[in-house]
Amino acid sequence: KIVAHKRKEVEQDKRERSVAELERSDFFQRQTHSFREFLLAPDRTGIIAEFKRRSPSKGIINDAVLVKNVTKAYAEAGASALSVLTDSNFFMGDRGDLLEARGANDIPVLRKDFMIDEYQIIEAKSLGADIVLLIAAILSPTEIKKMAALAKALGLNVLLEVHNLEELKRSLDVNLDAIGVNNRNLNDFTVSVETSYQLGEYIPPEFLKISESAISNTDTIKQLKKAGFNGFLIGENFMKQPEPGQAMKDFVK
Ligand code: IGP
Repeated sequence: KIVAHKRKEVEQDKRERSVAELERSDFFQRQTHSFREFLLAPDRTGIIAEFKRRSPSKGIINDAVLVKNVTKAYAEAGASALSVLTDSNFFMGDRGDLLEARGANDIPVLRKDFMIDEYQIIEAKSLGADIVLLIAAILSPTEIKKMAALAKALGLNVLLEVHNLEELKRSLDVNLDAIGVNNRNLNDFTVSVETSYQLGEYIPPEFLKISESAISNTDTIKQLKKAGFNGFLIGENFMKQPEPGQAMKDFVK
């Protein structure tokens, strides 16, 4: 259902802005940041801090804060990267949010969306993204390979999201930078950080290991680090506070 909706949106976007037009944007030429470098930097937290106004499972989380203020505060608090939702239908985000986060910050920015078409990869680069998310649950192995190859050719970092062993095993021969284990089951929205511990063991050492969703305390991060995780994607725990940036500062203190 999500994919069908996205397909229509992308077809519309292609009519509004051609690939040639995207390639002429200023950001398209920019040198991207290395996700690895920022995740492993000793003076950073490994946290990928997310800007998310709404989610399908929670409804509105916070629609009263500005992307620029929140992402700047996240970066000041030691975020290794920023994650910005650009999906409008389910997450109340848009392309402008990504442009704004890019303009206000000098750390890696992840375009968080349902990527189903190579057009969106080119678009991500044109909007100033450094990292793209590919979700194994909605892509075939062939699609993942094609999209990852294009992203890498454009200098983008690739984060592949999996939520079970089957998805993980069929994705290991792809040119990727990072594998993210989503602790949220996309079918019923239940969450369990156990998913990260279980699948983490099967992620080969050449990939950065990210744990995604439902992280709400620093003990969990300590445990995940012990299990070899390098990155921690946190959205709601910060966004549900009136000042998400301050919430992250308090969290990492
Ligand atoms: C953040 P949380 O529970 O901290 O808000 O989760 C992030 O992992 C979540 O937003 C997410 C997501 C996704 C959203 C993970 N994978 C794919 C949209 C699409």
